[in-house]
Amino acid sequence: SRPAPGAVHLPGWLPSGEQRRLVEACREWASGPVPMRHTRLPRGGVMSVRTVCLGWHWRPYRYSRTADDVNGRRVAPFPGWLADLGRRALRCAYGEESAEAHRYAPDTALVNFYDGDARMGMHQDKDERSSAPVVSLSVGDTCVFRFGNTASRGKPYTDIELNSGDLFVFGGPSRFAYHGVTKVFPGTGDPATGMASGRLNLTLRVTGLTD
Ligand code: MD3
Ligand code: FE
Repeated sequence: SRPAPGAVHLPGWLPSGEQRRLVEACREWASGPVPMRHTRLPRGGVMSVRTVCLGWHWRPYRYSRTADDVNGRRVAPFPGWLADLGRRALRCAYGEESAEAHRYAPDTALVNFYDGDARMGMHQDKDERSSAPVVSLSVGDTCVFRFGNTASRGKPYTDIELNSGDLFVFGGPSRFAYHGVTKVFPGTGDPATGMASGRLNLTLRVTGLTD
């Protein structure tokens, strides 16, 4: 479906075998040079989701090559196969003939792990210096994704269930919409994907940054 201009939701887009491959890769990244952890917020809080980054290290409100707020190490590289997956996702969302899909060159991924109590408050993604689309892939437990407007974190918004294998692309005006995750439904995922419990979300992005 197309819930807003530039936003495309393709339920069950990623085949179960590729979900499993993604879970396996995420497990390796989670114990890579910069381990998966709760991101610290500037005012002293910590996010309830756990995150590991590829290519560039994200923290509010900046990207860097090294994780200076964790252990100072350089983050693992962004793999070419993940960029290929991003282009395939954009072609499916925007059409095979989409020039934007063929040009798409994501250079960072944020991998978020949600346990049953994790949430993500309404926010905009504005730390990238690019308006290229964000590609989001979900694996594991179902969640409620709240997709809002570009003006404020409040109404109007739409609550959409994201299930394992769902692809969501946020381009055009949707790229700067407020969004969040209000609920995770424990035990709804298929253990065959390798996620015995919890929800995994990968977002592929173009930072627009150079070293
Ligand atoms: C809309 N992640 O990592 S994915 C995030 O499920 C984030 O982990 C949520 O919000 C998650 O920043 C939501 C859907 C998503 C991701 C990025 C977006 C929606 C977006 C960027 C712009 C607009
Ligand atoms: Fe976000």
